[in-house]
Amino acid sequence: MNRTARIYVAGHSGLVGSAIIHRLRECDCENVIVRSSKELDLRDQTAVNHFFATERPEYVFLAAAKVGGILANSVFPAQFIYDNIMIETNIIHAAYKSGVKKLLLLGSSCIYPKFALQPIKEEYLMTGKLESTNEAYAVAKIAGIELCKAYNQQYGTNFISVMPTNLYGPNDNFDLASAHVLPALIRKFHEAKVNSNSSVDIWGTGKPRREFLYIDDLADACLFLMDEYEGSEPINVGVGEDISIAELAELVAGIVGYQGNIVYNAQMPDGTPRKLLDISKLTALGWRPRIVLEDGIRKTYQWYIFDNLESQNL
Ligand code: GFB
Repeated sequence: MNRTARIYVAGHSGLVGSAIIHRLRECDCENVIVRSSKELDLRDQTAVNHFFATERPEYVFLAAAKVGGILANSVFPAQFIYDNIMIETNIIHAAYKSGVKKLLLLGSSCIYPKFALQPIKEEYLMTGKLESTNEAYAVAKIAGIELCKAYNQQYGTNFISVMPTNLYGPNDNFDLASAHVLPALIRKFHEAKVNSNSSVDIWGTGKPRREFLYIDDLADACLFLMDEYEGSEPINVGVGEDISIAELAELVAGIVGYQGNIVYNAQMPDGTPRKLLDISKLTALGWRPRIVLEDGIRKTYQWYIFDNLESQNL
């Protein structure tokens, strides 16, 4: 990817998009195009076509999506499937019509079957039943992969699909109703420490295992794959190891400095028991993650405290 090329980052203000913007700036990419959701509703095909026809980006990072944790996905499946399919369809079609050189679609590890063999290889896609709590989002992301594959086959486009594991880091969503587990635990333990609460409520049994990739590592992998990866099959991005939710809770409590009790609320869903990604396709290309989980949680917690203090003018 030519560093002077016109590069559009869809979803630039979100967790993934903002990290990609940061990485592009570090690589001296000076022609980066962004639009807020107020300036450009990506669910509106006419508006998206007009944007691509006038701005004519050469490279596209499709990081715009409606995302959320296990509760948000369970409660709002219609919004998750509609918004994500509309965003992907509009951008992928407009990218084809306007002659984009290369597009990178961001997906998620939830596209794989609930009981897939672990670690999960890309070829396990669509070989089994999906996890019910995020089926709508998963189908939307699988549709995105199939869109890229079909446009590549029929129109000769160069659209790649990248499937990251669970992500976390600065600029994450810390709203407890819609957040993913790691930012939720950081906020829960921080508030329990500050308020001297005797216990913290963790959803589910604590038995599920999750893999966590720090967002700056993902952004680095996206620029690497934009340069190095060609093909219509999805490619996994992860760290190659996972942790149980119970172990994660203990780790976050230790970093935050919370010494109270951890209580498990089995009324809340566990979701997929495990979704550790096989990243051998990616490592064979020469990429490795750099940030270990404990360091990444510390960086995220520091950001959260600063952002919290700043937003509350403390
Ligand atoms: O991160 P999370 O919401 O989503 O939940 P998934 C991961 C695990 O953490 C589940 C448990 O077993 C939750 O029950 N957990 C414990 C909590 N306490 C909490 C809490 O306070 N908040 C949250 N959110 N979880 C997502 C998909 O699945 O994975 C998304 O729903 C996306 O679509 C994402 O694919 C990568 O990891 O289960």
